[in-house]
Amino acid sequence: MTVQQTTLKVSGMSCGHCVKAVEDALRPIGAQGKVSLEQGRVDVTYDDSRLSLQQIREAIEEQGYDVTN
Ligand SMILES: [Cu+2]
Repeated sequence: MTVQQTTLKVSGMSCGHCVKAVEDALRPIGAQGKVSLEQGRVDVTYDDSRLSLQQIREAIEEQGYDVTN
């Protein structure tokens, strides 16, 4: 198990509902996200033996936001 931390740039998040949507989408796949609305970023902590960055991107994009990095 290797815990990774990464920061994703996410566009389209504008309010508390967006914060909740993104953070709640990450939890069930086993990632922990912390959204900074002002900076349009999500700090993500995850175990890279269980989860890929691509799965994390997809979970965010499924909520209707764009990951731009
Ligand atoms: Cu919103």
